[in-house]
Amino acid sequence: MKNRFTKRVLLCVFSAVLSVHTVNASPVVSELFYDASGPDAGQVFVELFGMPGESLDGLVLEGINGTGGTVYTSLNLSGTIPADGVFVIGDDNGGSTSVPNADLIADIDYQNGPDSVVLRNGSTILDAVGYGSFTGGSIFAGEGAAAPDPVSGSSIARFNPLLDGGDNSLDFIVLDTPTPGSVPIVSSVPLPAGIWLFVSGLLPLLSSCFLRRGGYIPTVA
Ligand SMILES: [Ca+2]
Ligand SMILES: [Ca+2]
Ligand SMILES: [Ca+2]
Repeated sequence: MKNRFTKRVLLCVFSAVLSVHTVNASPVVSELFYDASGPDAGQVFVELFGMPGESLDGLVLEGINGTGGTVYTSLNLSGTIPADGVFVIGDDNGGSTSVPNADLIADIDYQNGPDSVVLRNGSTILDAVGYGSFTGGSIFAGEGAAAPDPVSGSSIARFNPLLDGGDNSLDFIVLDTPTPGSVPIVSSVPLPAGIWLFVSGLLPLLSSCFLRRGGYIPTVA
């Protein structure tokens, strides 16, 4: 009986490792601010979260028009995910940006919805966020269902930047005060973020294994 349990735990760990690598192997959009109170120029930003040291060269950030589904803006990314795992792209307004902690300044004043932002590597979509109120004729290019629709001046942010559940409506929350350059959990924890990416993705899966046995449930701080 003990051996069977041990094998089951090992199988869960192995499955979890595979799953974690599938879900978290690349950067995700951790926050998106597309509609400032008043003019958006120089205020809009996209925040990415990924493995420290990972190169962003070759990745492309696209704005997808909710009307017709075409790409209305495309940004070729460059640079490297910094040591804290958080990379901020601030909107360019005459050569500078008002976005704090910007790692890259570029023209990214995304439309105010319903629209989508897609992060891709060639033909591979790494992450996608659809935001705003999608009606019958609108084209949704995000994951699952649209993220919550905030008022001007608020952003949408991944409530746990370490996890991507594949549904924008569940993965994202509204932040009354945008937080470019910081994310929940890891903001107060020195990286290696890779360990957090691994452990945070692993524990929920392990929990399900233990839950099925009616046993102990580990928790993530
Ligand atoms: Ca905008
Ligand atoms: Ca605005
Ligand atoms: Ca943030």
